Amino acid sequence: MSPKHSREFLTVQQHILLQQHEKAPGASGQFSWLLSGITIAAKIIADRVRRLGLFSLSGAAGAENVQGEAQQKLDVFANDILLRTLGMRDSVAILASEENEEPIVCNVGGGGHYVVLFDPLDGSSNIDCNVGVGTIFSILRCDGEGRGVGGESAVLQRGAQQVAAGYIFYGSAVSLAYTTGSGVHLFTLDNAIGAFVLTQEHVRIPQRGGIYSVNEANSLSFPEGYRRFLEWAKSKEAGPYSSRYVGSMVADIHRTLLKGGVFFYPPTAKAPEGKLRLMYEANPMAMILEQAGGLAFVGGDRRRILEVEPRSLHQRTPLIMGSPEDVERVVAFL
Ligand code: AHM
Ligand code: MG
Repeated sequence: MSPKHSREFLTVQQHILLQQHEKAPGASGQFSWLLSGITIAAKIIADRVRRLGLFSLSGAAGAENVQGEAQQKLDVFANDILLRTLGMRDSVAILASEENEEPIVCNVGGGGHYVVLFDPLDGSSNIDCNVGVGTIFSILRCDGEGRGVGGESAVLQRGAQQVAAGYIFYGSAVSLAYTTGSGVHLFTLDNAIGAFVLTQEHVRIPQRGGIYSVNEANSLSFPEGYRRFLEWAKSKEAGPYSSRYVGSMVADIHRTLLKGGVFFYPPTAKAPEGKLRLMYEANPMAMILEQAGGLAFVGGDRRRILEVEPRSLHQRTPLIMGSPEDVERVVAFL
């Protein structure tokens, strides 16, 4: 392979530029500049996650740490960083975050072409005990229609309209997965050079993984079909099914992408619409998994998550996603 076409030591920035060059030769580079806002923020967040104990970032916001510095909860910190790194990019029209009630209008009418939605630090209940957490993002085009004052009408687009989506997983290594609709590509943060380096291009999810991932403690209030699936999954007939549940969606989806299996969060008595958020949790993960050859449904009617018409920024949805055979297995019981 000529050095020009080598995929060795390819950073995520270079990868995005190459992809754009292949797909849209005349692209202005605005999109890759936007994504660099996410990767810079991710490196800063990764650094803080690593030093969590040292800086007591797990404490309540408003307190002081041992150095006498003002403490900030890590999820508030992660949100601030993303708002700053993305907010200064001209191509960003609107930002919307799990941490902000309303969308933030940055640059509508002045060249902003994209809406960026994110969950700055997903899995926050796991922060204090050093278990993997993540950042999830979804990018939509700002089409010039319906840009209301709060920006919500521009944000409420179906997941199928995402131009890119991805996540960063702060685990034992820091992984980044992204898609622009041409497969899923995986990068690992190389701390020595401070860059996300390509580790796997065109990731494919296994057809079947034989792992189910769900908060089974809620199962008594799941609709009946889910309970029957869980019963069946423990039977001899099901073959060896394993159970894995981290409780951080990014960690559970990352494992599902690489090892296969099914992740689901059904309606429960406490959360009749499910717990996870459509716009910045379910949609980006559904795009990633579909792009890797997986399935992502709302429930037993096999409606794609990506086809759900959103009504509000923070709306929740039940979901079943993962390897085609494992997802179909759950659906068959519904
Ligand atoms: P968060 O955005 O407040 O962190 O909540 C979302 C998290 C997901 O990461 C995870 O899949 C889910 O909540 C776990 O919920 P539960 O504790 O009900 O199993
Ligand atoms: Mg979340």
